[in-house]
Amino acid sequence: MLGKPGSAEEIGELADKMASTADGFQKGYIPESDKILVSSKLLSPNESQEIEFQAPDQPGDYPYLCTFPGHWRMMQGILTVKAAP
Ligand SMILES: [Cu+2]
Repeated sequence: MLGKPGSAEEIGELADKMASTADGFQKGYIPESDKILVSSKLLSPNESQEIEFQAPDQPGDYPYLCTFPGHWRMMQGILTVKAAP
């Protein structure tokens, strides 16, 4: 999923808590948070999903991470939005 700037740790920790909830898997380990902008479905190895979205208007560093419990600390990156020149 893609989150608002600075939200990686908060969202990652919410996702980790879903490991011990009955419906975490059904929810694709996407926590309920208004800091999540875009998310994919839960994908198995070698599966893919194409997602189209409009980049945020506000310049900033938007974290993207895998919210499968425990993965986000390694499986994450940053989408940088820059102001138009
Ligand atoms: Cu993962």
